[in-house]
Amino acid sequence: MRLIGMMDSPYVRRVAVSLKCLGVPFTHEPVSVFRHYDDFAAVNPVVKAPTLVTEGGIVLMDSGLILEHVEQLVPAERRLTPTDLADHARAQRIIGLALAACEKTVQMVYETTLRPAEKHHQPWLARVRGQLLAAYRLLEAELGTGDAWLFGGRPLQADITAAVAWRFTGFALPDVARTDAHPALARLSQRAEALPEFASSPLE
Ligand SMILES: N[C@@H](CCC(=O)N[C@@H](CS)C(=O)NCC(=O)O)C(=O)O
Repeated sequence: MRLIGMMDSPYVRRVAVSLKCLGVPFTHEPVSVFRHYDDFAAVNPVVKAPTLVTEGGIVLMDSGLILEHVEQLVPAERRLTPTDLADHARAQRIIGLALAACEKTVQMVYETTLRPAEKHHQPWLARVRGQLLAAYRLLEAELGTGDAWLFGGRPLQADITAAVAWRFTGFALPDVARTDAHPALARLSQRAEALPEFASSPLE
């Protein structure tokens, strides 16, 4: 199985960390959607990271769809999704908030780095920043004050995606990912980044 994309993409990183947590072997190819466009297009002409090429040679994209597939490769007890229905709904909410935070961070980065300065649209940036702050405010409230993983003794997809999102925004937009305003996210991130599955998939 081949995972294609750079670890500075939170979507690539959540897939890499998840594959390691699931114990599914894969090779990682750090190909950039910007710097190595043609190489990326040779594998996936749509040039979306992450791209996963399955053992059977099927080219998948979109981290959520990739994770849905790879979860099927392991026994139920190793999966990263809670089975209890109420836990499942809460996990999906946390993942949704974290993915919205990733998307809004990416939008701000693209607007400010890919477009010339005179074309930065300030009302759009202000709107996206507001959405990003709302996502992290709600995510912080979901995490609570405890120091345990969200659903028991090991990190599941909600922990992974929330931690990956926070680290990504902290790297890309440090003025947004402020520890003083988000102590629970900062604690989760610190705990997660210390795990071998995270440490061996560094963002930088
Ligand atoms: N919803 C997608 C988002 C993936 C995404 O937007 N990836 C970015 C890299 S962070 C990308 O491929 N950008 C290149 C482009 O969209 O042209 C997922 O979960 O995988």
